[in-house]
Amino acid sequence: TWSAVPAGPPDPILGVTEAFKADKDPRKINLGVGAYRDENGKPYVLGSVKKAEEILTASKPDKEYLPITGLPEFTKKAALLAYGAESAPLNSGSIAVTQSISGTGALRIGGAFLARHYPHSKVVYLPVPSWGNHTPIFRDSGLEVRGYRYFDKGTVGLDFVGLKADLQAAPEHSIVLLHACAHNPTGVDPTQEQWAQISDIVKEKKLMPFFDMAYQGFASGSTDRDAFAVRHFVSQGHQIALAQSFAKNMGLYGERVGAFSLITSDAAEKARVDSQLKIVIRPMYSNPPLHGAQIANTILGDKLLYSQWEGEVKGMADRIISMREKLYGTLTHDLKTPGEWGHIKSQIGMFSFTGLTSAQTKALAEKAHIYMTADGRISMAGLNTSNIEYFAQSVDAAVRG
Ligand code: PLP
Ligand code: TYF
Repeated sequence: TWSAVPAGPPDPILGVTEAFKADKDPRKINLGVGAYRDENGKPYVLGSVKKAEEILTASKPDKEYLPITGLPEFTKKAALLAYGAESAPLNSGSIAVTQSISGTGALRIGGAFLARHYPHSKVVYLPVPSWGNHTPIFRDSGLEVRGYRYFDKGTVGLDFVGLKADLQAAPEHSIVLLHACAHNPTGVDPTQEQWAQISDIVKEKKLMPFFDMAYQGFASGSTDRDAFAVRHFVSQGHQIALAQSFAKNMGLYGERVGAFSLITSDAAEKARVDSQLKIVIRPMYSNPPLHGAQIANTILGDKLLYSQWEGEVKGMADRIISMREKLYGTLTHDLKTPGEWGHIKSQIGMFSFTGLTSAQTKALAEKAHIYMTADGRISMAGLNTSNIEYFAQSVDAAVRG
């Protein structure tokens, strides 16, 4: 029956972990997948998460189904975290929110909802490059995927001229996907001034902004600062779509906690959108998982736990920033590695887009047992004081050939 099914390629990001696992060398380093690791290279369960789980266990919760759109207390707090207490549409009750299966599920619900109900366009523009899963998510949602210029290889920074030109040239009403902060894979974000200009173009061209916020708090260490772009767009009257993930900022990767929201014109429109979100979700997975949403809800709803969590997010962001500084210093000052490495320090969030070529990344895997994606992206969180010297020396050797 399945003889005509062709073998598919491995996932370009998760495939790196497979290669890493198969390597038996004790010096091996996995800088592929974007998952936080502590100073000892181990997965990190936040103290605030552990405490929330204790509180939950003590309350002896049942295992009933959640409603189709998830735990209402949680989605309310998730929206507050993203939009902020001052948000006009939040305070007027015109934001439709549903819990989602983490950020991926939020993007997929949004893609499916827009494909079915957005009346003006079936085209979504993604930054080039973007997170590898964006294209299949939106294509499988029934949208046509196109790209807008984002990264300038020459400056290893934002191609702001190209970005503006491509958004200006897009057909009116097209959907445009924006990474709210800590762009994956480049680590390059627009400045606040550039965000304001992007907002103006989006308004002029009547584009539909769809924010992917997978790293709120992870970029700067502050959840408010990282929400700047989202809140600025909302303050300018844009009716944005928003995918939120709690995978990175609460370390809840496998719990699959997220939210999708859509700003509507008023409470009556919101109620109609809510009803259609349920109709999109019900045949996909019926209702979302319970436990992770309860954890996030407990943290977001408890003053003490909330401030502990904020400290822990900042701790993760700060450790990554210190690894950037250490790596930059080792390459430029200690090893005098050929090339310009300033971007290691200036890039933001979980990743650094090193500029290493695919031949160099291959050599690093084969000779030094160091694994990263073929585009030269490294997860900064995989570095720590025990392995960073070895990593820098290996990069130096790879660059010198
Ligand atoms: N969007 C971006 C840009 C990401 O980098 C990720 C995770 O790496 C996600 C969305 C979704 O991840 P998750 O489904 O684990 O929340
Ligand atoms: O490293 C990245 O860019 C992500 C990580 O279900 C990831 O692809 C891994 C698994 C998953 C979602 C995101």
